[in-house]
Amino acid sequence: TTPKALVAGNWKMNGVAANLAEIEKLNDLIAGGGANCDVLICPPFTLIHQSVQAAGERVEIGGQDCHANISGAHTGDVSAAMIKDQGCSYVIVGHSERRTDHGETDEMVSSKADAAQKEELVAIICVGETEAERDAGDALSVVTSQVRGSIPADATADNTVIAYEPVWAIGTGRTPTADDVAEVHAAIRNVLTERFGDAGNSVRILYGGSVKPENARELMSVANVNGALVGGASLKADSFYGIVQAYD
Ligand code: G2H
Repeated sequence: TTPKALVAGNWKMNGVAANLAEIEKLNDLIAGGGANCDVLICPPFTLIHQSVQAAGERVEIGGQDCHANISGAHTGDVSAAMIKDQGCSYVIVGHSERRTDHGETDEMVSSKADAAQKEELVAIICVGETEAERDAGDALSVVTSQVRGSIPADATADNTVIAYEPVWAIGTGRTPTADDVAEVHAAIRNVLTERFGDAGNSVRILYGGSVKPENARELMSVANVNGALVGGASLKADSFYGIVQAYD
């Protein structure tokens, strides 16, 4: 039950209307060259509507965060229902930048994922250790505890994706060794099969942190790596397509 891979782009706080051409180009590249994976772009909220129009047949569009409530007095926030309404199929929750910049805890991430899943979005739940935690030998315990604490009680194997992003590898150009990635992904897989039984084997576990065309093939060939969450290299269609091609 190896799941179909997912290569997801996270534009973070980058992109204006002019960048929508990259989404159109990406769709054309994939339509021309095929790709044995699902392809997703998560632009800023301001571009979601236009991104859905630009995406064509092969590119899906998602949000980068959602509120835990469906509507109400939460100035500046966006709900899962609103993201779904605009034609999205996924939302990222608990990215380390949200955990750091906005103090999001596992409990908050779980509430957001729950809201997303109740709106029939797939929640991409992000986890990852800091450099200090890795140096202290705590990477596996930190990551498995984040996975346990961030998956909502009502989640299913179908509406859950986990993204492992070591915080020290995000935007730094540094990546863990294939052995380190394999060890963490195997530990996450164990938590998922404990939680979902056999169906846990079909949950996609993405690797994220400085994924580029040059390292994608090696990282994507590691056991239990079922795709990538890509930041910087997702902003240009050519480099993102270079990562998608790891699944040709
Ligand atoms: C990790 C990743 C995307 P980058 O945050 O979520 O970013 O590929 O730029 O390291």
